[in-house]
Amino acid sequence: MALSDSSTAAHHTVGDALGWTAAGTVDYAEWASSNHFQTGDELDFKYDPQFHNVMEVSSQDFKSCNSSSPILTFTTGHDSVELTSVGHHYYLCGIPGHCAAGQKVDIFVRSHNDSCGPSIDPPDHHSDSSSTPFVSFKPWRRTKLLDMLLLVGYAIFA
Ligand SMILES: [Cu+2]
Repeated sequence: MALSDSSTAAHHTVGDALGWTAAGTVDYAEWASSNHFQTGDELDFKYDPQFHNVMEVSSQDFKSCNSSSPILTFTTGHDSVELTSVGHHYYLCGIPGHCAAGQKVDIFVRSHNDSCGPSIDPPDHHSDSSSTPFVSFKPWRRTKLLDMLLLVGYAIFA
């Protein structure tokens, strides 16, 4: 627990004292939701490398527990993964059956300057671009033109 590091970057030990496990003792979704992740933070995966590994995968592969095309793979047993970009980062254990048993975690990373609020997506503030002015022919122009023609006509034929 005692980290001499006094920088603002936080270290998050995935699963806390229980670490990275397929034993079903850690609800990683709950663990993730009780932590605040921001860019520059580090995830620490602690596990026995004989039995587990860590793979960063796409959201699709995360949902289906597909470990055949990982973005990154870690196998040391004590992996520090720096969170360098905002958004979701998906990790699972690539050992068959472990992801399905719950050894997977979805880490939502906020930007360093964001305050730690509830994880509600900000509402869109798009300006209404559908309010383009209604273009129509201007009736007064036409009547004025007709009036003028009529006047000219009167002038000639009267
Ligand atoms: Cu595993």
